[in-house]
Amino acid sequence: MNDQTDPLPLAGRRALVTGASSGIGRATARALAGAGASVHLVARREERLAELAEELGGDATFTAADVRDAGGVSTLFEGQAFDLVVANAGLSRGVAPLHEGDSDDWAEMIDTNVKGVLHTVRAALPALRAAGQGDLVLLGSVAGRQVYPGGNVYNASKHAVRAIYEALRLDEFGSGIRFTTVDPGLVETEFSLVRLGDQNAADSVYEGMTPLTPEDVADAIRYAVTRPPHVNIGEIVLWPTEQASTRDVHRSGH
Ligand code: NDP
Ligand code: 8X3
Repeated sequence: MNDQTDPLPLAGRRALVTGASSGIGRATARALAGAGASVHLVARREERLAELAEELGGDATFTAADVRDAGGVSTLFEGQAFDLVVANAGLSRGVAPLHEGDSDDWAEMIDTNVKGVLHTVRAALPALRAAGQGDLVLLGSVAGRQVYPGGNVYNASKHAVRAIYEALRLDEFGSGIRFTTVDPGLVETEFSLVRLGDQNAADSVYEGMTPLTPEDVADAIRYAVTRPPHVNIGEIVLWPTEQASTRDVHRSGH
């Protein structure tokens, strides 16, 4: 009988986090490093990564890279054996209905949220397969479970992340690798500023309600990757208490 319930320590583990310059990725890097993992930070804004690496100290390292660039992502993993990879980099552009949508915005969302995740996963898998263990965490969203008006292409990209998660479970069955999709509702980060392009509009998304913090999501990721090796936390859906669906937000005013 397997009575192993001790958490898996993060000390000695080598993590890579994409989208580590802001929001959920930055909080996740802090949580993993704080628990003893050595963390490699990836995003495009190099100066932010440098600041975070300095804050984390120890053996934190960073590379400025764009996850849309398959070759660049592949290079990140050359000669490295990351055993904990968080494919978090992602974004949304706009809330226009499909018939008014901008095809450049569509391309950016699909290239980042879908192809960027695919590039990261493909580059991460050889070392994980060779080790016969490790964690691959994908940042999905409740937007990958429910659509909402104006969400269209972002929704499609996050539904794709969920499909990639499910496909990985089947394709890598027996490899010893654990796969997790973390699907939050509203989290106050730079996400809405990037999506709407205006700070007042971004602030109004969270007005009168208490959203999740990036640290809430990082805590869920830390929980998943520290379970004993025989336990795979597959899907984590986190809602703010005041959000019942992608369309129902209770704005109590506090
Ligand atoms: P932020 O905008 O705060 O952070 C997004 C991160 O992704 C940044 O570090 C950004 O870095 C990075 N990024 C974006 N495009 C690229 C790219 N092409 N190459 C490399 N890095 C990139 O948003 P969040 O922290 O909220 O978003 C993180 C993830 O969580 C996303 O996948 C998002 O879809 C998901 N999510 C967010 C929710 C929310 O309500 N905030 C809810 C559910 C899911 P840089 O610009 O420096 O490259
Ligand atoms: C981000 C959350 O509801 O704005 O994925 O799409 S939502």
